[in-house]
Amino acid sequence: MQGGMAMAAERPSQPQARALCPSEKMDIRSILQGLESYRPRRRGWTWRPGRGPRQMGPFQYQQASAPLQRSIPLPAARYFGGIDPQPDCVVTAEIASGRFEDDLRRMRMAAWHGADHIMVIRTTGQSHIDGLLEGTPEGVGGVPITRKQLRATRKALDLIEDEVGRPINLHSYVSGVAGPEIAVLFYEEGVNGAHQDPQYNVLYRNVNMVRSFVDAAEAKTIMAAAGMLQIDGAHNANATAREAWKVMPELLVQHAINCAFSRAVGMDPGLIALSTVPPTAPPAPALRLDLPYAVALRQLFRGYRFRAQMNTRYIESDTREATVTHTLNVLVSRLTSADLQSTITPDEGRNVPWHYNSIAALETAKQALLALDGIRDLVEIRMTDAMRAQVRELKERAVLFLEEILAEGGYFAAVQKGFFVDSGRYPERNGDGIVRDPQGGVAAGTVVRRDPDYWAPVCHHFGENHPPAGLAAGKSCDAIGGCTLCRPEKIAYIDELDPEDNVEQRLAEAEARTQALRPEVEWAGDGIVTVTAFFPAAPRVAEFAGLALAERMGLQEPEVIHKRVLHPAEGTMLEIKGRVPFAIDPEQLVIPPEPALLSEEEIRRAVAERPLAVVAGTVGEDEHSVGMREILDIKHGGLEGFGIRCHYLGTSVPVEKMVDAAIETASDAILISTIITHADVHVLNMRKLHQLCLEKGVRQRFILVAGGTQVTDEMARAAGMDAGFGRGTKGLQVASFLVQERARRLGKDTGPRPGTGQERPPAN
Ligand code: Z97
Repeated sequence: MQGGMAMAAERPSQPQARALCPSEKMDIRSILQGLESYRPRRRGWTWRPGRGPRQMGPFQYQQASAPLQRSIPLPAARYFGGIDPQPDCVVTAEIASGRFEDDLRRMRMAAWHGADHIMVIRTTGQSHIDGLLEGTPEGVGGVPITRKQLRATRKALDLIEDEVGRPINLHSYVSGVAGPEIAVLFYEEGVNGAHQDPQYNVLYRNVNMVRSFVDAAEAKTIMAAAGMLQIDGAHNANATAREAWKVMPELLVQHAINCAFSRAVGMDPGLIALSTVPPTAPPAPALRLDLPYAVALRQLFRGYRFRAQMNTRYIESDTREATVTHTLNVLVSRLTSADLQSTITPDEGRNVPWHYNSIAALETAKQALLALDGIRDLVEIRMTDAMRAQVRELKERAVLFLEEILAEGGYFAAVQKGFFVDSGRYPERNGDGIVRDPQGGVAAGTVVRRDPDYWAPVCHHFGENHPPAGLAAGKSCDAIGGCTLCRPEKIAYIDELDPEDNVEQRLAEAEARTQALRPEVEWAGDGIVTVTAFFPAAPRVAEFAGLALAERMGLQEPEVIHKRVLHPAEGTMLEIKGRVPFAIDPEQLVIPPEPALLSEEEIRRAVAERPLAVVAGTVGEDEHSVGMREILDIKHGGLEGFGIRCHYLGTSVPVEKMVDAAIETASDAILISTIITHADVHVLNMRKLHQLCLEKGVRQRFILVAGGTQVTDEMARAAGMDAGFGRGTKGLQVASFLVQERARRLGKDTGPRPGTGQERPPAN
């Protein structure tokens, strides 16, 4: 079901941006063109289309949604016909490098990996600016949210949603002292979802309470009119509290306050999403605590939506640990329910989020959601007496908390007494809660009572509004010929205010940097790479050894971003980041054509139609057999598995014997395995095999293949073989080559030699 798909009031002719082509980069400059007349396609939130049971490839899913037209499946999808099933819930990607133009590329990558909710984190400090920002300044820890930035982002997302074939929701924050102005901006620019919770302002940004709640009423009215999805801010209590697992009753209270306030303002509960978070993470016995909490929450707030935020409180610098916690969080989502599943880069604990980590988080969510598809048909949360008691107790603690708030004189008084984000488990209090003064905080004393004849000629306004007598009945903004929500052409579009700090300047710099190819993670062409190293040393020694290593490798500004102690004396694993001081010119790269490997199915079919046999063995004075067995044995995906008959002759086989056996068994190919020796015995053996086949008049009959850890394709061919395979070769590559080469020979030896996957650029 599509929700809240109110179409934009009008669609004036606007410059059509060129459709994205999967083989081309997004042209950021063309997105920036014509923004002054760009209008959003739609307003409001969209749930995933086609939710429910669905057949995908060989499998039946219970909790799927319509597949994407273009996407990148999970790596293991290649074993299942390349399917890329999409779970039923909306999946979020948080994107926030500080440069929105870079983020557009990340959004495109995220959409290809299944994100349909793009959450743009705001720059630090925007909450305290009492008005709108304009232009495209660079942000810190997030992006300055401005009209131009939103237009460009929404326009890019329009192109991206056409490319992947699914609506994509754009999301940011309606908070801070300019909440209502931001809400209007979001309505005008087609932003589809936002965090809105006056408690967030009060507790975490120290914005005056009265102002925050008055502003929230206005902001929520406008969000409701736009059909935007609202996410609340309860999860922040968990992310902030000192002993975060103890704030569960308070999380329920915070949800309740924002839900009740939003309903009172007129929001539809179907567009109010609770930001639920599993409060703990291992080594806590996480599910034993998190699951009853999740159950209590869903029992209390039936009819609302659930946004499953992953636990961020306990993200350290270990991406593996963060990934496991995220997976366990998804298990809780699937065992209970989630309408939206959040993903955060697993490196959030250590640096500006990197794009490949953002994608890793999306893949974690997709992988876990799909693995757990329909789990509630298989297992059930056991509502034992103990579980029921736990759920009940949580609810009771929350209700008592609310009652105490009332007894103390209401929410403002409770905040003044430090009731919130206290690390005691209610009704315990540790006295470390956040204390705010109802008369204090940013923008204190700025709320004034409306005059009896107050009139604002705008739509979707909260509270009393009195058009002058004599005005025709209709919308309040009719008197001025429509407000900007009804008549977007009235919106004043400001392009840039700062001649230095803007997207054009940054693009010019980025273009200079990216003319040649550089690795990157944070921003276009930043040159950053990571090195993973293990030192058999204590952590502190290892850390400094790591920095010395990075310097010797020529990395600039090296920094150890993660340490994993394997043993205090035996060793430490490090991740080090640094900047490479050079670029690579793609024009100078010698890139051989990509070998066209056959699929497993194609190989099997070709062998079934015309049997294929090989003789194989290790030649010379060589007792190695492991590598060859890997290529032949069915267990390791070897040739046998494709129906190829294999005559394995063993180790230290004389070359003559290989050829005789091939003739006797009427084989199609001879596979020799050889190690590299100083005396070039390996080359001599290859030459000898070729020569012997020529002498016996069977060279055309047999495909000759040599393999070994250090064998290269060029070396083997130079020594008379048809192909050479080196370290890491899989049976599939050899099988594909044999089938293709045989087909080429049957076609009377015309056409190019098939690829082996082993071709390397010639050494300069
Ligand atoms: C999430 N990871 O997915 P400012 N309002 C609320 C918030 O939670 C936030 C802001 C406003 C998190 C998102 C933290 N949340 C990151 C209810 C921020 C942002 O511009 O930073 O003051 O407001 O929910």
